[in-house]
Amino acid sequence: MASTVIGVILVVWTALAGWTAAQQQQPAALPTADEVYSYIARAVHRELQPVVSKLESRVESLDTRLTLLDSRMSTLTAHVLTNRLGVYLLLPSGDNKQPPVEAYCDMEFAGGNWTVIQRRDNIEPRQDFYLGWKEYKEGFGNVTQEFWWGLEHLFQLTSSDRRYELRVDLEAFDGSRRYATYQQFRISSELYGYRLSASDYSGNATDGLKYAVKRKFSTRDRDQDDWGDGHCAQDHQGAWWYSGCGWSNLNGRYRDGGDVDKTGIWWYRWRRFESLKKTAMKIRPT
Ligand SMILES: [Ca+2]
Repeated sequence: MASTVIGVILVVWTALAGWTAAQQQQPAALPTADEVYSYIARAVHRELQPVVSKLESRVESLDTRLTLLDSRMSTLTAHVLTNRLGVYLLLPSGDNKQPPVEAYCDMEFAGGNWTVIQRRDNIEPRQDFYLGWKEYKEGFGNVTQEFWWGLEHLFQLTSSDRRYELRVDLEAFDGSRRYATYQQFRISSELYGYRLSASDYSGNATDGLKYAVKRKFSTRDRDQDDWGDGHCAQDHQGAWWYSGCGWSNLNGRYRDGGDVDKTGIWWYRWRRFESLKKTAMKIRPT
């Protein structure tokens, strides 16, 4: 910087010397103050231009580094949250140009490595689950409380070569619990209606997804069920892979105290239409 200042002084001095010499040769042609000013300004500009360019590129590279630090910071924050709450940032599509998605991971239960994709619980204020296609596609709720992770994330995650196992955990208001597991869990693309694939039921809850498998997803504003004259999502006030309409409704209305109601949260072959207290759906690679 000091050399630049000296350089500028030299340029100004040379400019003035040049002008004085010109004066001596042609005493009659006196330049105006404006001309002298613009002559000096041009010389100073010439001298400073490379320095300005260099500074500009330094600022640009600092800017890039700042963005990088910013993204590392959010990853770090997510990892800190991880240890406390089980919240991770995932890239369901595997494309790191896409923004990461918050997910709740259960690293302890039944061997760990589970990504929770749905949870219902007795938490107030209640999360509304009677929502539309857009919400079910993108996901909603708080991943540490009640939530639906999102069909598009599920499609992206399960469309890789990896195979996934699905586990459904259920709890009634009297405290009894049941579970169901399925293999080869995957969801088709939106174009094919986010159709459900799952096979090889095992567990003690009964096969509540028997009629959900191979069905498209339906919401209150998109009827893709097998019930020609009816609308299962509206009839059960939920959103699911309804056939006509099937044996489960885990996204129904939260009903206190296990009310018997077909718009509630139920797993038909276990408790008929008795509304359940807690549900969780989780997947992991096999
Ligand atoms: Ca229908």
